[in-house]
Amino acid sequence: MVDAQAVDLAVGGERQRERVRRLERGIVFHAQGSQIVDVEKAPVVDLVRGHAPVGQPKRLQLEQGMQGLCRLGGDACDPNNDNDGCTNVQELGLIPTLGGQRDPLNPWDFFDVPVPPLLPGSTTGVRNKIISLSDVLADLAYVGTTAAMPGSPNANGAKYGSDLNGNGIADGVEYDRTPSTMPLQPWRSGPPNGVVSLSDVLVVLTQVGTVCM
Ligand SMILES: [Ca+2]
Ligand SMILES: [Ca+2]
Ligand SMILES: [Ca+2]
Ligand SMILES: [Ca+2]
Repeated sequence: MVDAQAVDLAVGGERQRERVRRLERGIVFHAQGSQIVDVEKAPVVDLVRGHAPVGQPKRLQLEQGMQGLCRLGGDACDPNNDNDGCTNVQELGLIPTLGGQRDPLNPWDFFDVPVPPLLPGSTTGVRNKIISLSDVLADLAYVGTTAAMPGSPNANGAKYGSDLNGNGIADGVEYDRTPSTMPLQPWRSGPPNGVVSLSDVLVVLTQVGTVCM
């Protein structure tokens, strides 16, 4: 005859031993008791279900998870990926004069230039995220400079190859663009072509009145 109490004790003892073995292997029961979670493989945060691993507040876990996501994309959390002065959100907007209908990964489509123009006697010009007639006049000061003759000054003393503002970008490049290739979107200036001419000045004109503040 089988002793029912003895069977229960035996089964209960086996369950207890299994629980101890799991704990020893680094496995813990989920806080809600419905799952087991392997501690060594547990994600920093379960973003889908919002479950925080035992012992840490959900908010902290979420922040750590978001930081991880930012690192994943390199600069996925950079609000201005192409560093042209307009934020990604502004460039994806609908209004061109607010920086919209541009490419957040194209650094050439917002033609804001250092003002006053970078010249030997004036090296403090800055891009101010506003394209005005001042930018047109500053670009005019660079007409005649070329990448082919980077050390050759034009009549204003401007040289394509100087770096008077010390930002690691040849000054001529900062005043050099090409016209948009999209007829319906003339404000979308293109990359430098090595020559600053009146064509560049006209390109700035198409963007006068644009503000990315
Ligand atoms: Ca941008
Ligand atoms: Ca852009
Ligand atoms: Ca400007
Ligand atoms: Ca420069």
